[in-house]
Amino acid sequence: MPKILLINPNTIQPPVAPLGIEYLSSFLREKGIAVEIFDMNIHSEHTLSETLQTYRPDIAGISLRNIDDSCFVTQESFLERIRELVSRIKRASPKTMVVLGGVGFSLMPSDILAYTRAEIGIYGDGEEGMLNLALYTEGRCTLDNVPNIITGNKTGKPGYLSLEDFFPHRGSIDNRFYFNNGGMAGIETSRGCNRECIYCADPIAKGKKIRLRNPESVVHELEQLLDMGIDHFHTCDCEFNLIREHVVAICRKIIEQGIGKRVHWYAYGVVDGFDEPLAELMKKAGCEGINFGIDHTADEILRFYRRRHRLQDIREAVNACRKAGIRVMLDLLLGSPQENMETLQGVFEDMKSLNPTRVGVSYGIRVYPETEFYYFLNRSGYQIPLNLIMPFFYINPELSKDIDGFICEMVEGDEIFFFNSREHPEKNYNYNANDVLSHAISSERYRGAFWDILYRKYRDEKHNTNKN
Ligand code: B12
Repeated sequence: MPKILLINPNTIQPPVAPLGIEYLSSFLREKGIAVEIFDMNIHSEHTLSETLQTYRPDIAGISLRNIDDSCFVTQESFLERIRELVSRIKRASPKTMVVLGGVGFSLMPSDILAYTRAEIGIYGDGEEGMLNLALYTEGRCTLDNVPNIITGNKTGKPGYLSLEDFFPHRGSIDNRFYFNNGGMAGIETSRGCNRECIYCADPIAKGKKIRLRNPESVVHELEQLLDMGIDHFHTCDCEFNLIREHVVAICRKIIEQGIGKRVHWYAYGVVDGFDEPLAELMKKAGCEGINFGIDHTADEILRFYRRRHRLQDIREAVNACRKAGIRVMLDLLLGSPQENMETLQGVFEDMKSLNPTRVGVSYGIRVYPETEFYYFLNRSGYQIPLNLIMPFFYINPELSKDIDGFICEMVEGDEIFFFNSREHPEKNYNYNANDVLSHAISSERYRGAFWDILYRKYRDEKHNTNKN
């Protein structure tokens, strides 16, 4: 039987559970493949060589969820550490095939493969590629039959797992550890994104076609986690409500199973088509909060980003959430080529008048190859590095000097704003190395989405100060 060691090198704090590894191992074990997990949040890195020498895996699979923190202010890349990891595995266990995969890897697989000097990568969905690669190590399959494979000289055809019969078993990873230290568990209800947002690489990594999971299997998964004492969740779809009927079916199933009051969940969502009946139903099914990535409110910028919503849609979605009792976070992406002082002023005024629970303010657009934004910059003659594996951000050159100070002024003294600031790192809501958040979860037992924990912690502290 082929043996695989799946490695989670993502030690960003607070920790997020490696859901990709959980799903992969469930799929592979069901097909009779032996899988062990080496999770660097749990196992000391120093024991990796020993594990490799005793377990002797045919394949060591490294999961690259994040290649960097995607934050203009900090721009921390994780790839050098991955390159060292690859070379350490090769030294400790020369016969083991080192394979890279994961959503971060899938953003630019061939460049990352070359940089890290791993032999093989599998981009996109990992399940079938890893299975066939395992069979290949036993001579039961050829490399040509490995979907999504990428090597120094070959790129396999893309393969997309059908999720209709996907009933993952939860429990290969230590979900309790992540709940205690990261405040939630992740769950995927769909894969892929059919939207056209010009800067986003999700459709490249996950496919443009939306594949839906069976609501029964989603609820079965929630029940498995509830049995472990885990009751706070975050969806791990590109966007949860791309297909309204799917959301309705999942919520109805949760309610029908009688667990709507026991689960507390959060989602990333789109505002267009989000209305009161949907908000009410989601609330009944346990939804606590939604994070809408709205980017902006100015028509010309939303049009440039190829977003489907306009300010009115945002207003309706925020009001629907407020009425249903769902907390709402709006995420902004500022600094586009159309941005100017007027559009900046306008978007902050709109935020203040909409008054959502929280607003996350980021500026600087991380540029990924093969996105429309990448082609736009190329056409405009903007200087982009040939290789984009290290963080590279676009920010309108006409604004780059003033934008930080201007935003600081706009958000000063207003508690609804989180701001990733170059000048004021203490205002950052970056979830990388966020000590306030880590402490709130592991010592003060806050649970839920990170933005909502920060919000509730602030609210509770303010309330206590007022009381004292
Ligand atoms: C949900 C989400 C969050 C939630 C997580 C909630 C939770 N409890 O899980 C929150 C809001 C907390 C979050 C935080 C962050 N996130 Co986030 N997040 C996502 C999102 C939408 C889903 C990730 C996920 O779990 N997918 C579902 C799993 C099943 O898929 P998967 O991991 O890709 O695994 C599959 C394949 O990739 C493959 N695979 C996985 N591992 C392996 C290994 C091998 C060997 C192989 C062969 C295959 C393979 O098989 C799996 C099954 O098919 C992705 C974007 C996306 N659409 O995927 C961004 C994303 C991963 N996040 C991103 C970032 C930057 C972050 C932050 C660093 C942001 C920040 N600075 O604060 C933090 C990091 C937090 C941390 N501790 O790691 C970026 C990473 C991009 C980059 N440049 O590296 C992404 C890609 C979004 C984006 N497009 O910019 N995130």
